[in-house]
Amino acid sequence: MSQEFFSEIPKPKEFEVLTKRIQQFCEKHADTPRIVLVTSGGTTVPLEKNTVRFIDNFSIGTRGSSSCEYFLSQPCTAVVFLHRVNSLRPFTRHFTNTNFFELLVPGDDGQIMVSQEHFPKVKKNLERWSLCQKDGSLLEVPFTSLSDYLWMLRVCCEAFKPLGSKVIIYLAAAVSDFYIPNYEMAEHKLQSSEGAPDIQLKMVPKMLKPLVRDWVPDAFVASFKLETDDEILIKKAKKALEIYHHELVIANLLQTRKERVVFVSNDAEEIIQVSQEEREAGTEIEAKIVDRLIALHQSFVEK
Ligand code: PAZ
Repeated sequence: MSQEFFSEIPKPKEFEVLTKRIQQFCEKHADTPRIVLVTSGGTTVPLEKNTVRFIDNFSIGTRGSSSCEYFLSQPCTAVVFLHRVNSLRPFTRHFTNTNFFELLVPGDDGQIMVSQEHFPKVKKNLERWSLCQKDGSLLEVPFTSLSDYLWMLRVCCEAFKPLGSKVIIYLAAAVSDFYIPNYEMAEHKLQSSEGAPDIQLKMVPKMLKPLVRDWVPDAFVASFKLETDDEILIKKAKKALEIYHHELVIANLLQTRKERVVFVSNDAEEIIQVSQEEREAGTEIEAKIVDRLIALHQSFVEK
């Protein structure tokens, strides 16, 4: 089923280049004790092949980009960050609400310097980012549309397959469940003069099935389940575990996703949360999620 589906969706423009980069990253990290794939941000569903309009979702990649930083702060860990173009990215995410020019001040002799106010934060994140560049522990892979995402997810997983149980797949991206097949998509911009379009969306096949069964069968797979109705959240998380047989579903509600998540596994339901005081002191829930996940992965590897 998934094979058939892939033949219907276009490959990303830079498919070959990105694939090569991912393969080289995996070769380089063949002996690194822990390799993580973090997916992050929302996917677009184009309405035209020459895309002017698309369907999108709310995700801006806070969960993925912050988790990526916490994974990278663990010893002996390399991360592929599969992220939506223009969504938040590790280390630079701390500056997205700051006007770029407010970070800078003109210095003597035409130099440009970082303002005193922002200097400590810039220094800290620049140093952490530079370290990742130097030791090659972070590879960032961009996507925009649903089809780009699915192709690159598959390429990453297949490249990770030989790395076995030291792989963590952390699926934080908000991926569309619906799409328009290529053969039904208009070539050019939909014309309003022709009236409101009658668009028939189709279901995207659930990729967790081939991912867990074929693409990375030995990896520790953690998927996220997002709902807006508390009544159905845990039920749906358990259902996903039953169907896909992976290790963990991290259940979160749209409204409280920055304060509380539930780790749903075959033998436990564990609440992870940050209090108001912790948040005010700068603790992000992703720090706790990643710490707990690392411990679970450790026992998974030992088993
Ligand atoms: O990207 P973000 O920080 O704004 O949101 C994170 C999230 C809610 C998309 C993520 O935690 C999540 O639940 N992802 C999976 C969504 C789903 O397909 O159910």
